[in-house]
Order: sequence, then C-alpha cells, then structure tokens
Amino acid sequence: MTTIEDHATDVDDRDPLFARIPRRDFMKAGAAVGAVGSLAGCTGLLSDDGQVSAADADASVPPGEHDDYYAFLSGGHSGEIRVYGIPSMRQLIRIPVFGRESARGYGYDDRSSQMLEDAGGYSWGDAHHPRVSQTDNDYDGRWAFVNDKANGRMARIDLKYFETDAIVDVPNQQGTHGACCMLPDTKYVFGVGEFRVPMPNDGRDLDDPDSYTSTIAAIDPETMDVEWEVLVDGNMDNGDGGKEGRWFFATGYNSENGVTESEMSSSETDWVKAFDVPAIEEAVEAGEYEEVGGVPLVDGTRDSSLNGGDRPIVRYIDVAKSPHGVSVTPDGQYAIASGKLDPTCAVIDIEALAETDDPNEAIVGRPSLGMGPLHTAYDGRGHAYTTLFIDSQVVKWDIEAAVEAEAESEDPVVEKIDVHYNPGHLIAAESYTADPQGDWLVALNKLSKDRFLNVGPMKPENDQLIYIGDDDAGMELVKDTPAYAEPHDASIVSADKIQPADIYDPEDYDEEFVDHGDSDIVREDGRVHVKMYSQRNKFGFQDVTVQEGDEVTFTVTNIETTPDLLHSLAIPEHDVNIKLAPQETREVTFTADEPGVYWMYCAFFCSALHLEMRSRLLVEPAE
Ligand code: CUK
Ligand code: CUA
Repeated sequence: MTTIEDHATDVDDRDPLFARIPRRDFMKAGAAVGAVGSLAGCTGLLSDDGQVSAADADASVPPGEHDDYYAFLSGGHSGEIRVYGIPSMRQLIRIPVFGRESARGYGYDDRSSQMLEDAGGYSWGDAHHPRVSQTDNDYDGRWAFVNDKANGRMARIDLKYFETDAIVDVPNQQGTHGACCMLPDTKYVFGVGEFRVPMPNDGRDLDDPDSYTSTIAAIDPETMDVEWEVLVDGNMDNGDGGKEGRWFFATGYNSENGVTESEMSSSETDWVKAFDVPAIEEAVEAGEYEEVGGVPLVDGTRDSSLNGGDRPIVRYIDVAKSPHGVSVTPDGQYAIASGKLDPTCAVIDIEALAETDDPNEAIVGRPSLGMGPLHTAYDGRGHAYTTLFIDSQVVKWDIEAAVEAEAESEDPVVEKIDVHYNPGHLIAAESYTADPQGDWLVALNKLSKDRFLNVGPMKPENDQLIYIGDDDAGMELVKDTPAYAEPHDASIVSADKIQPADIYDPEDYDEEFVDHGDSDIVREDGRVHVKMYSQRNKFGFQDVTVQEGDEVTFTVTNIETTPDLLHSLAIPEHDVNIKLAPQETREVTFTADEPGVYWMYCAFFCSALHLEMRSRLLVEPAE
C-alpha cells in the first residue's frame, strides 16, 4: 500500500535546469561521464545554446516516474476536464464538471447533486476553456475554471481535491464561450457570451435580431457571484486578460447582427473588443447600470454614453472578419487575434491602445500565416505558435518580426509543421503565464482520420505532442494521443505548482464525520437517517431495516487514513452510488420504495476481503 511519503517523492526539488530532462536520460547521460547528480552529468544533452534537443528530450516517462507537468484539457460536450501528464500524455484522471459521472459518484451524493441542481439542473454541458488561477501572473494551484457553452455557466474546480466545487448559472448570457482569468491575480473570471439574444430573454423581441445582444460577465473567483456584466454590439467568441489588471480582450464575429451563416459573414470586418476593466468598475460604482437578472448590466455598445468620453469602457478594434482566438503575449505587450477566415493574425499593442484615440492604430502587426489561423500559444522566447485549421499545420512565427514587417508579409514565419488533422487550439507549457516554459506544445486536432485503429464512424480526436525546445532543430512531432470528444483548450502547469491532498480534511466539508462509535440510526415520521463508517472490510452496520416508502438518508465516512484506499456505498435497484476517499464523508438520500433484501456493497476493490464488504438493507413491506 502506498504511503504519504511515497506520494511525495517525485514532486522533487531538482535543479530547474534538469527539470525538463526526463530522469532516465539524465541518468544515462550522467552515467556516461561518471557524474550522476551534478550539472556536468547532463551537459551531453545540451546543445551549444543550452537547449535540450528533441531527440534527447525523450517524451516517454518510464513506469514509476512522474511527469513534469499537469495538463488540464476540456472535454467539450462530454462536460468534463481531463488531466494528462506531460510529456507522457498519459491520462491521469477525469474530472466531471457539468454531468453526472458514476465512477466518482459525482451527481449521486446529496452535495454534488444539489450543486448540479442549483446550477440549472441540466444533465450536460459543453466545456471549452479550462484556465488555472494565477497570482502575480504565475499559476498558484488553487483552482481551475471552465465554461459551459451550452447552458451559459462557469464552473470552478478545487485543485486540492481535483473536483468541481462550484458552478454558477450566468444570468443574461447564452453560449458562455470564452473563459479566462483577469490577471495578474485572478481578480475575476470572465465568461464571454457568444449567442446574441433578446435582453432579457423572456419572450420579447423574438424575431427582431437587431435588438439581440450579448454580454461579458465578471465573476468573483472566491464567491462565484457575477459582479457585473457589460452589454456589447455584435457577439463575442474567445477572450483573454491582459497581464496588468486593466484590459480584457474578446474576439467576436457577426457585427452584422445576422442570424444565418451568410448574414453573419457578409461584412469584411468584425471587432476585437478591448474592455477597460477599471473604467467599467468606476461606472458600476457610480451606479451607471441597469439591473437585469439580478446583476448590474453596464451598457458597452458603441452608442453608449459610457463610450463617448475620453475613457471609453469598451474599445472596438476593426479586424478582418470572424476572428477567433485571442491571447495576450507573456510579456503583456500584445494581444494577438487570429483571423480564422483571413490568413493573418492581428497584433494589438496594448500600451498603444491606452494612448490612441483611434483604437485601430493599436494594430501594429498583421503577418500572413496560412489558411485558417485559430489559436496562438507562446514559448517565452519571442515566438508565437498558431494553429492553421485548414492547412492542418502549426506555424511558428516571430512576434517582433511581425511588428516590424509590412502587413500581410510572410517573413515573420519561422517554420511550419504538419499536424493530423485540422487543429483547433494548441497549448504550450505555461503559455498563459508571464513565463512560459518553452519545451512542450500540444496541438488539439479535431480529426484523426487514419491515425489510429478504426473504431467505427466516430473517430477519436488526436492530441499531438510537439517538442519546441530547440530553435535550431525546429519543431518535432513526438506523440499521437487519441482523445474522446472533444478537447478544445488546455492549460499546462508545472507539476510543482499544484499540491493535491492525499486524503480529505473533514474541516473542508459540512457533512458529519462518522467515526467508530458514532454509528446511529435515527427514525422520525417516515424518515430514516443512518450514520455509519466504512473501513476495510465492513460498514458500520451489518444490516439496516427500514419500512417500504421511507425516505432514507445515509451519512457514510471512509475512516481510512491510508492514501488511495477508497470505499463506496452502492445499493442495487435504488440508484445509490457514492464514492468515499480516505477521510471523506458523503450523504445520499433516496426512497426505499420496493420491499426486499438489497445488498449494500463497496464498488472500489479495497482489499482481499473487498467482496465480503457488504451489508443488508432490509425493506419491510408497508402494513
Ligand atoms: S473554441 Cu474550440 S477550437 Cu471554444 Cu476556444 Cu477554438
Ligand atoms: Cu471497500 Cu471494497
């Protein structure tokens, strides 16, 4: 059985220079020159400029070894988050967010099912953009956030337990698409509304698309309350926050206010919207809003008086039509918006934006990159990496060269690599922080076509690992990874910045901890409350008798203190299934509506006597 010490050994304090070299290669190289454990031991892996070459940076992580990074990938309309280790690309765990999931008992116990109910009671969500909280522009390991495009929601995942702990149903928003943190310190999480609807959407203006609008929502990460929203012209798509606490950027298409594809793409230009957050806060403070759906809604449309003075709250920047991704460079200097239908990206100078009257003057670069640019990531060495959906490539380009070059020049392009096929997002290690690691990049390809064994008409997607750590040797495709539908975006975080717990702390939840000696059955007016512990290899009661029709609540604690020793409570024919990690307590309430004998059992294989870990629920027929 593993111990806490075992778990701690690989979150190590290796010299940062070594951190990117898989230990196996380090050992090999070290042994070769007889200097294991010293810097000299790995010089054989370093090229002249001190970078590790792709061939040496073996992406296989041997059995028993740990990865250097956690990657959090959204699961699209599966409604979940997947956690990979990078560079192995091993899937470590799945975190259910917007839908029930039986292996983790998510949506089965009273607490998690109440949370899903309070968040609208939907059975699914469309998770696109997982972003991890930051402090001082670096990952702090507290939370991950992800949007639900389907039902207009934002969820929070507690990274102590790798579980969803809050979901907010965002008012006045349909198609909450972009999700990202207001940096440097995650003051807000922004939900970016994609679908334009009547405001409020209560049956008015049904077929009057000109009156439809969309909003961004600023959500407090601690309380998950929506603090304020801003109404805009056109719709919005993706978003990213600046690094200095002032600007938030959102791309959008459909400045035409159309409702069909041809209407939405008829104009030659659309906007990147730059939200001046302190100016919006001032407007809220001054009461310059209308309360709609219980939140202050600030008018940020072009004709709004709040956009008339010398400090407009929203700046509308004209870019080629239907831009898609937007991301801010690690140094906070530029916001880069991808053209999608246009082969260029717009490089927006963030400082210039504050100084100029005409926001279009802030566009300081427009390199021509290839067909279908969608999303951009960074290596921290001045390069941008953009997915080309139509060309099925990732293009690496030089940001400063793009600022110096003429518009539509291809000169800033450094290199292109084929991916398989049709990439949406891509993500580089710590690309969303001020200090990307610059070694690994993952292209999230929408189609895999012929890359894997045929599994029928619905093929997996393909997450491809690319080594970007050697500018001389160029990008190298290292690994294909089949993915279930459907990752959109990801965040990659150094392993040492996340410190998950091994066991639960009962202080972190409200349910009553039921230890040995606390077992109890309380009966009152057709309600039965059973409190019992679970431990290798029994439950606190060998049998529990109730009456047909009773409403039964079980409060069950796993009193183990050994990490990785899970139990559960499963009750046949009553849809009862709760997971119990060490020191965790959960409650489940159900109606015992059929007389009979039901074997309550543990579904996690917990010991040699796991199968014997059973008790009886005896449901007596009603008189
Ligand atoms: S969107 Cu999916 S590929 Cu939701 Cu970030 Cu671009
Ligand atoms: Cu407890 Cu199996």
